[in-house]
Amino acid sequence: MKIVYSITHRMHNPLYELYDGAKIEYAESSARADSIIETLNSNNLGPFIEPESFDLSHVLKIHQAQYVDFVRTSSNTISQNELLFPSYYISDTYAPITAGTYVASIAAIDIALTGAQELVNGERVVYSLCRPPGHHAEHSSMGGYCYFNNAAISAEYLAQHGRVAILDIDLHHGNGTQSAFYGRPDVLYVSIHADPTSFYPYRSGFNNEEGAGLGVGKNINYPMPLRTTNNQYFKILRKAITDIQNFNPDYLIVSAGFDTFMYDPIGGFNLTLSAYTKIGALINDLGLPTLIIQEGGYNIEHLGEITNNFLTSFT
Ligand code: Q9C
Ligand code: ZN
Repeated sequence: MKIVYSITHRMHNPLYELYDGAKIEYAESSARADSIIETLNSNNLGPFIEPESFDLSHVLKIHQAQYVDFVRTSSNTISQNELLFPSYYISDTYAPITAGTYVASIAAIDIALTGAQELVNGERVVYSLCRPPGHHAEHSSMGGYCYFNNAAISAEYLAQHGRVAILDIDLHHGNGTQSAFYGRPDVLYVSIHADPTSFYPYRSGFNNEEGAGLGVGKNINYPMPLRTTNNQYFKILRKAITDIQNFNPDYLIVSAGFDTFMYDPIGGFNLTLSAYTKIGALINDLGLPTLIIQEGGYNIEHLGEITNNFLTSFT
C-alpha cells in the first residue's frame, strides 16, 4: 500500500495547549507521526512516497481566502517557539499558530491530495499520513489541532471524478468536514463519535444534523456514549457501512482518527488494539477505492501498532 508522507510535519510542534487557561502538554505532537512511521516501516508496509505540491486553488474551494492568508502571514511572521492564540479565525484554544504551522499544514494538504490523485490514477488503497490533522477546520476557522481540512480538500478533489463518501471514525465529530458538504448531494458524510452533549466539539455531531437543501440525508451522525466497547462500536460501524453502500460512491475517504483507543490520553471510548484490525476489515469489505487520511490518536506508545493493525486489513 502506498503511504504518502513528508517530514515537514515536524515544523509544526506547539509547546503547549490552553485548557481552562492552563498550559498543558500539546497532545498533537510530532512524536505521533514518528511512532506511526517507525511501526509501519518495521512491518514492511509501504512503499513510502513523497507528496507532490498542488495549487492553492484546491484549498480555496474549502477555505476562505482571508483565513488562509491569515494563517500564512501570522505563521511566517511569528518568532520561533512563540504561540499565537488569535481572537478570530479560531473556534477554541487547541490550535495555536507557530512559525512552522503554515508550511506543515500545506504539506499535510499535499499529502492528502497526492493520495487522492493516486486513487484517480487507479490505486485501490492509499494511506496519507497527514499532520496536523484536519477534520475540525472549518471554512474560516482553525480548532481542535486542525488548521486546514485535509479530508474535505481531497473530497472536493475526488468529487470532480465521481461520488464521494467520507467515513469519519475519529473519536471527535468532524465539524469542519460536515459543514463543508452540508448542502451537497454528491458527497456523503458519515461520522461515528463521542456524543457531543458531553464531549468535544460540543456544538455539532448530533443525530438530527441530516444535511440541508439538496444535501438532506447525505449527512449522518452516530453519537456514541463514553466508554463505548468493541462490540457496541462494530454494530454501529456496520450501520455506517450500509449507509455508504446505499449511497453507492465511486470513492471512499476515511478520516482515520485512533483516539477511540481505550488508553488514549484524551480519549473516552474503550476500543482495544485488535478492534482496529476488525474496523479496517469491515471498511475494506466495501471494496471501494479508498483514501485513508490520518486524523487524531494520541497514545504515542500504541499509535504505531493501532495504525498498523488498521492498515494491514487493507493489504
Ligand atoms: N485537554 C482531533 O482529534 N480537546 N482533535 C482537548 C485536552 C480538543 C481533538 C482537551 C480535542 C481535539 C483531530
Ligand atoms: Zn479526535
